[in-house]
Amino acid sequence: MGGDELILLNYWASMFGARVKIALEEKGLNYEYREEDLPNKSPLLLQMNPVHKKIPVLIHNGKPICESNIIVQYIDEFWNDKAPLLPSDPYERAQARFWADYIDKKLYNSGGKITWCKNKEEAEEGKKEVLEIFKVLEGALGDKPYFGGTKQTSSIVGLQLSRDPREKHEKEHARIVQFLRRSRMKWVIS
Ligand SMILES: N[C@@H](CCC(=O)N[C@@H](CS)C(=O)NCC(=O)O)C(=O)O
Repeated sequence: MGGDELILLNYWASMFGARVKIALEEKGLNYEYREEDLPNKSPLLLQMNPVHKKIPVLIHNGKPICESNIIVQYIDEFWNDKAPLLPSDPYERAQARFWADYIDKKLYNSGGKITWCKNKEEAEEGKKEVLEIFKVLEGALGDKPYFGGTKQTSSIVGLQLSRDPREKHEKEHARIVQFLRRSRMKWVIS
């Protein structure tokens, strides 16, 4: 709605924050972006997210909304007059949420083993797990422009995958790489 003040507290490399950025961009909303220094969190972040003390936080007219998937759903519900991020059919919505949840539960942990590995073995284990997860996603993905026909899920998938060894595995996971390319629009990487 016109006149809304939106502030996004974020960290550039966060895939969680990127989801929120994507949702805001999809809806065409103007917002103020504030980069957080995570080792030195701002008083505003601590005040707005006292429970988890994490980014992303969306501050809407002074009120905080925390947790990326909850923020995305809030954005979709509040600005429900344009660019729906979830399907209208309840069953389809449940499917989209299922895959978003799957990625949250599975890919972050396995991808993290690669990003923050203590040794080569852990990195290898992470890589194996990520490739297995890709395989599952490949099967579910189809050739849709957006995963499950929804932009929210695509955002989540695209973002999660954008941090993983995707192009290197183009042969094994051609469909997921293609999907990533389709869903990776100007706002994903910026
Ligand atoms: N479940 C949260 C995860 C958010 C999260 O882990 N944010 C990280 C950056 S990617 C953070 O703020 N870390 C700072 C900390 O843990 O102190 C969400 O989806 O928003």
